[in-house]
Amino acid sequence: MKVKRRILLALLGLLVGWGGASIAQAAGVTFQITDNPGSWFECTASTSTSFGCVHQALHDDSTTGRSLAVIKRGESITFTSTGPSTANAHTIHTVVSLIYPTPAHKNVPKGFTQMPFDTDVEVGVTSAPIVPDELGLHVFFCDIHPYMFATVIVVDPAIPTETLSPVGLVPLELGATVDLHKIVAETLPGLPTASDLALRLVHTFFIITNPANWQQYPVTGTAPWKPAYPGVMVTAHVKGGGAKTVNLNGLLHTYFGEGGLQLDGSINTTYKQLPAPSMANQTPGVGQVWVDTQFEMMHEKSKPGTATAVDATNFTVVRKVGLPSINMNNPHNMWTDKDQKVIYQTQWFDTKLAVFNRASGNFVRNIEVGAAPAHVMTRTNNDQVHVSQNGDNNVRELDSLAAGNGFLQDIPMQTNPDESAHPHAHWMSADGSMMVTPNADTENSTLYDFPSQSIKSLTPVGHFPIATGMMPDSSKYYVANFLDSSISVITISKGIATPKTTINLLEGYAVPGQYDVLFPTVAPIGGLPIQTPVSPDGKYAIVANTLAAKILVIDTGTDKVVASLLCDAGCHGVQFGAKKGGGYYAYVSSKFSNRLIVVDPRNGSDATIVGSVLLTATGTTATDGTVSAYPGMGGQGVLPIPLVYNGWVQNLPTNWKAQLTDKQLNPFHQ
Ligand SMILES: [Cu+2]
Repeated sequence: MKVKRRILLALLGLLVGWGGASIAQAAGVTFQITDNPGSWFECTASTSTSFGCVHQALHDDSTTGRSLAVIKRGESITFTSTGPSTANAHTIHTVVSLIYPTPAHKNVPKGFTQMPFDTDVEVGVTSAPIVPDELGLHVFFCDIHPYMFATVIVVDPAIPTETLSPVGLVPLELGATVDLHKIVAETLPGLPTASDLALRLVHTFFIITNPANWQQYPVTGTAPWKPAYPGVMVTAHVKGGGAKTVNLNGLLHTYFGEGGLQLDGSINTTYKQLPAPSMANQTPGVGQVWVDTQFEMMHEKSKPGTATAVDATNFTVVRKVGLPSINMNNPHNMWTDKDQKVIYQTQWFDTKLAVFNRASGNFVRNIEVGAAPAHVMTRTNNDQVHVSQNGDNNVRELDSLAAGNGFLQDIPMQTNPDESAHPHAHWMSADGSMMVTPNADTENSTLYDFPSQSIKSLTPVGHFPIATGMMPDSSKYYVANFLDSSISVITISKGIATPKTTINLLEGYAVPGQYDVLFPTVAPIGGLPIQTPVSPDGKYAIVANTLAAKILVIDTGTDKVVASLLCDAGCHGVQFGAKKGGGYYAYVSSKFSNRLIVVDPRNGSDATIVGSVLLTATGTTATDGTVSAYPGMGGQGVLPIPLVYNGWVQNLPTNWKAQLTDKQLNPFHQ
């Protein structure tokens, strides 16, 4: 049983007297936990006798971002959630080992920290110093917000710093093999550092943590995508133990075919080309598509994030809502009321739910809803609002928010009050009687029954379940297991959940001999899946995958992957909206690109991308602020208006119903 971590942390703190300034600090580096895109874990202070914070040591973060450090063995890594800047964290985060050198032995020496490492860091708290025992590559992430990354390379203290690359000629040693927190540690401990999967993860780190590396689609024509990596010599290891010493910048450019410096030192000037987004000659959609451009910054506020409205009838950006009056912080996911009048907007790096008027963009209210609110949905039978507390154990139930804060109750997702479920993206049944959650921390899925106010099932799923999607007749639901790269399929009968099957998104790739080598014969078809909604007619589920940047279509009749489409870096959100004259579009957002991809799912196996929409403001975009950085970036939650899912579509006002076909109004017939 997993104990609720914040309680454990408090107890340990009492026992050993942790408490920020009172700690006698070993030399090392400190990462400030921030709400800033890219540098969520920002290396801000160093007393290391190695490079310490690399962007400070080398006076340049253009290729490294601000989340990379090099320390000597015996030095410490500290994470702090306190500091003078208004950019600093407003909610709980965690620091968890994602990648760490395969431990040579079980008992680390006194004064060193056992890997894998896992702690909570509440606002105002500084973590106990982490002192890695093993040399090589360490990547930490937040397991509430799983793209907050910090990388620390631990080097041999016997090597003089001035001889180390990039200042000197001695390569940085990444270590022979790494273990990956829960991804493959159980099936394949000891992943070679020069392997396909390790390189994909290192590549992901440098794309995510350096905003200059995000995919910036042009308004017209084409533009090269030129990500930059540190030009540092590293030693990585292949399967069987052979070492390769390479320039990291050249290796990543060559391996991922992006152009730039190649392994042999030549320059490939043919960078990947990004075409201007276009929806030319496509059937219009109905209504609007709202996208959380969670990383877009405005001059009028310090916290990142806007909600961007696309007119689905002509695919233009008509409004941006940043809510400077409340300093809206990292808007992550949205839903609307039955009249489609207001937008409920979670602030994932905060503790509040914002409500604003959909038509005018005007602020309505800002409600305290608990730690790291992630997703929000309504119930079809009463229009109540349910917000998942991703940093805690509950789903908060709110009244229709006519007045006040509307608080009704916090519904625990674990029966044991000492357990913390960390629910992320829940889904409601069409009749409003049931809710299912993916519980990231307890690695199961709750089926909650509203009439009896009780948990009917706690179904074990894979590692780090993050999102759910349900059939329109509530007979079955899908859970995306982020770190397992799999989808759990769970049937519901008489209100009880039963596991049916598991869909492996690394099929063919995830067998020994494939992803532990360079250049495997089978590339991953998916991996690190996030949102997975089922179409309103119940024909297919569509999954956004971040590892391979792919959109996968699952046939709900066979529960097999039947189509694969290219996505962008950080492929994340998917929701279905109505297509004019019948059928649906699936709208897909990506965190590290400035466009929305539009998929026509057709019959599933012949799904196709029909175009994409640039999410940046134009001269005619209504807005409550001025975009100052990362325009159109950070695509996460997607909300098509009107709601077209079974149960919600029948509740629409007549003016919206008039725009839908009979089949769209009754999407599911048994
Ligand atoms: Cu976090």
